[in-house]
Amino acid sequence: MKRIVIGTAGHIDHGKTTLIRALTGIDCDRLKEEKERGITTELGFAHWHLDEDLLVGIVDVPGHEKFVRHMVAGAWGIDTVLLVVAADEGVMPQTREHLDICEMLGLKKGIIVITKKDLVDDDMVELVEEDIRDFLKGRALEDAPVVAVSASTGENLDTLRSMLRTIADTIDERSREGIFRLPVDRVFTLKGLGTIVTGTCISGSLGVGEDVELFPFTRKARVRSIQAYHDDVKEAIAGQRIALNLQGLDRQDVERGSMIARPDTLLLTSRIDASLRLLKLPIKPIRHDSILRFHVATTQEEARLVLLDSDQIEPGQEQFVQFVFKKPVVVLPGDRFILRGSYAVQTVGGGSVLDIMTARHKRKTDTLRETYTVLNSGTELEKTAYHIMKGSHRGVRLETLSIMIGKDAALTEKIGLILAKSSDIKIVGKTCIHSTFWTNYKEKVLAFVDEYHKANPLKVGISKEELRSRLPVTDVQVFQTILDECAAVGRIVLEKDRVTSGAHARANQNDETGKKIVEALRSSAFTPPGLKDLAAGIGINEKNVRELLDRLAFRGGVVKVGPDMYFHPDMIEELKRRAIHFLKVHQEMGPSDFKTELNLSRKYLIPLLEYLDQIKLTIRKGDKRVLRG
Ligand SMILES: Nc1nc2c(ncn2[C@@H]2O[C@H](COP(=O)(O)OP(=O)(O)OP(=O)(O)O)[C@@H](O)[C@H]2O)c(=O)[nH]1
Ligand SMILES: [Mg+2]
Repeated sequence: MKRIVIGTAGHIDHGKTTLIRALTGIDCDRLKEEKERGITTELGFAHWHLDEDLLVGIVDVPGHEKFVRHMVAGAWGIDTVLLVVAADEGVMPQTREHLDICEMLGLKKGIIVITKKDLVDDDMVELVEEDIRDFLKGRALEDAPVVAVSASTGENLDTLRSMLRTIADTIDERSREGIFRLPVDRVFTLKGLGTIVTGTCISGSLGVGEDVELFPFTRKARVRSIQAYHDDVKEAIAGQRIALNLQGLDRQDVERGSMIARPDTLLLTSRIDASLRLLKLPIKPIRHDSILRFHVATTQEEARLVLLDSDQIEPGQEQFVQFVFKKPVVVLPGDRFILRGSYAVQTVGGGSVLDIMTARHKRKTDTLRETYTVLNSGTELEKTAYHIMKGSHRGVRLETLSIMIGKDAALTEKIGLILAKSSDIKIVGKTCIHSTFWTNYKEKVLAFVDEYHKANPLKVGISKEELRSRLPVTDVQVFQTILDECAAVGRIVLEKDRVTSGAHARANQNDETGKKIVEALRSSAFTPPGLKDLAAGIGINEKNVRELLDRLAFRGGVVKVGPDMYFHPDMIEELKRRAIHFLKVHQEMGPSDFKTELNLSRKYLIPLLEYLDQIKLTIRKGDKRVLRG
């Protein structure tokens, strides 16, 4: 069955609620106050099986100028509008304001319903129709069908029904894909059931038993049951009026204006980029830094307007702007908003959200114009690449990217893969990095390693951890992949935890001085020369000898037994062999046994014994050593 949501719009007392009652039999004015005063103050809801295969949800809005913010909340999720104009009054202030709002919310379809036809003669109906046509010239609903009806006599209600049927056929059913969002328009508690919230599901779907997160208070709850148009259902789908029974939630954790979504699929933001169009005259220009009311979905927040390209926005003009909110909001890119004055309360403009994770911009720069072009009219791929670019060297996790572009996880991954295929970005694990930063990071790695060798010519290389700490912050996995790519083309060599430049590593392979040192150690067997003697023997300074020895030790060319004490590896093997032999025969070995066995001086004795403990060949027992199990 196809599901669409239609809304009413129009001036106070023009017969919106009466019309819905005449069409559906449902009275949307449910409050006592509404009945007493004869006006609508809150949103009203009805549903209607227009055909077997068409279910129409109806949102009836108040016409009173004091309740325009409720009208915005109601109109936000609708597919099409019934613009109601009373035959005895014609176009009035809220006819205009409501139509402005519908247009700014992006509504392109609707029906103009002239009501109270029974109160006037046909000439008057014709006059009002002309008046309306004039008023609609050049606007989105210019070609919308017009019908004059009477709720009292029922005249032409059938024509209206068939017009609705026709329009419904032209409306695309909302996809159940996308991020699930339910802006709450009503909250109440039912005895035995607990908290119930209602709203129009604007995208995605949600099943019974799922966990949800509620904004702005970031509370968690579980969906106990779902009703769509008073029937129990297993799943809430975009385009339906929904009531959720939420478990594990206090009444005060949710209110009109709250947003419900799956956990971690939305976030709160205090600063957004947007495109703003001001309504035409008689709206006054608005200055940079003005405080306004920002209406989105069922919520409104106070916002400071940052004009990025000028100091003032003129009536009818469109500009790239930023909003800074007093309290954070939950929005997604593409969301339409309505702007109203905060003192003289009137609708002044509206537009769409472009970026919900943005930074403070330097105003009036050329780069901003490029940014605006991408965000406002770029392709999905261009926009996504832009957001990944914002992640700089650190990149953007796919979960975050999904919120940044307002697409669900599956689609986000698909877009990411397309970008990766065309080499615009790189994906490592779940992190996306723009190629610009990927390449730049590699350059930084290579430059840093080369610099390091220049400063420490005799050292093996820099430790990975040290290198990472000197470069821009990024994920460990990303860092390792960058190193691997550099190593794959021979620019660096990775050995244990060391990073060496390829050139440096190759130059060291036939290092004459190193060979001399190794030879000196071999020929002196168990009584290797100290650093000073080695230095004198080879003719380089002591510091260089130490660095060379450390480098040799790193690669296994020599063995470091203690501070400034190195042995040839063959000697160490011999030592181990003899110690094992002795211990197998005698079970234990004291320092004096060891001394005689190897004919060692005291100087080498203790460090070598400790070395054997350290490599876990032996274990100390009093002043003796035994073989470790
Ligand atoms: N004679 C006649 N009266 C009508 C018709 N439609 C509405 N009315 C009357 O007009 C008055 C206002 O109707 P509502 O339906 O409450 O108007 P509304 O547009 O919902 O008003 P708000 O929600 O407050 O903006 C009521 O007294 C209705 O009985 C009609 O077709 N014929
Ligand atoms: Mg009403």
